[in-house]
Amino acid sequence: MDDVVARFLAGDRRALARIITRVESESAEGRDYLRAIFPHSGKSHIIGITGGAGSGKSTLTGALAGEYRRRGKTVGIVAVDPSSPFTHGAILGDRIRMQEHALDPGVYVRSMASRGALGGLAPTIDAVVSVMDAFGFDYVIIETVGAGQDEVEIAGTALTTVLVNNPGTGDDIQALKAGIIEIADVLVVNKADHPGADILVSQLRALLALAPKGSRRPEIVKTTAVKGEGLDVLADAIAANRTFLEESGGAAVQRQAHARHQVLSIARSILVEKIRHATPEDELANLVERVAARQVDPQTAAEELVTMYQPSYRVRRGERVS
Ligand SMILES: Nc1nc2c(ncn2[C@@H]2O[C@H](COP(=O)(O)OP(=O)(O)OP(=O)(O)O)[C@@H](O)[C@H]2O)c(=O)[nH]1
Ligand SMILES: [Mg+2]
Repeated sequence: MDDVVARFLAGDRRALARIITRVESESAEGRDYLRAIFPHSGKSHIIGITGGAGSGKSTLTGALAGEYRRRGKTVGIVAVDPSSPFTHGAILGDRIRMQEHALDPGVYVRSMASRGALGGLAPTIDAVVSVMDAFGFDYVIIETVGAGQDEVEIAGTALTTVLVNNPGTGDDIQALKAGIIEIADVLVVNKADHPGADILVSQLRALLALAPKGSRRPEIVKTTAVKGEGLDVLADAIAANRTFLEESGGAAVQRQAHARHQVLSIARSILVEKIRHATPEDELANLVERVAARQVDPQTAAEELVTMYQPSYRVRRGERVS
């Protein structure tokens, strides 16, 4: 193990790939690697790129990586994909869209599923981002489709969140109104070669003008990712966001919130693992069966499960904090 870590720290990409694989499988070895490399993380600028399906996130991510390479910087990319059997094509598509970087040692791309075994954004996404951070990439970009909660969770991991919109779709304005705009640090109007880009920019401006006084106003950037246009402006806007967050104390707040989330989510998975280990498979199957048959509600079943593991839980239930 020490040997792999030493090679990783020396910049060996095969050691990087191996550590990511072990971390993704949530093995004990993976956890040991994470512990060993943690002191080297914390330097990358972590960027989340989110937006609707097909809005051009992968193209934009590839083009932004190209812009950073021109600036002499290195980039790690985590392309997050909803775990659905229908999305394997998308992962393949991501590879193709990012393949211009395939032979570039300054760019590393990893696709992974968004859903953990227990549902919710896979905790391993966070861990894989830390691995890339520790490896020493200047930037780590997380691409994820905006499908509800995902972008909010990505916002917890990323320092700068970029929300990708397209002209002429209309639903983006709806999504923005629904509050997603609160997590955006930079608003991108991609596919600016399509009609309506300037209209969307003014709509977004009008929407931002409604934000309460003193609140952060995300910068709006027009891009045509397929032609590599607007990427220099986007890279500058992302850099300006980092500077702003570092100076305003926002970055420190984000790091605290993220650390808290990490600790609690790992603690939660340790406990769930312990409970699963301690529960005979047939008892769990029986509980699940009763819920499926609607004989018992999931809340009560979960409480029963916890009580089986820790009999004192039932009496102390009243003081449970969630
Ligand atoms: N005209 C035009 N097409 C674009 C632009 N950017 C991306 N596209 C095209 O839009 C389609 C979707 O692009 P992707 O980069 O795969 O979009 P995505 O958001 O990553 O898609 P998913 O990950 O599947 O949600 C592709 O056919 C791209 O070539 C752009 O600026 N202009
Ligand atoms: Mg994509």
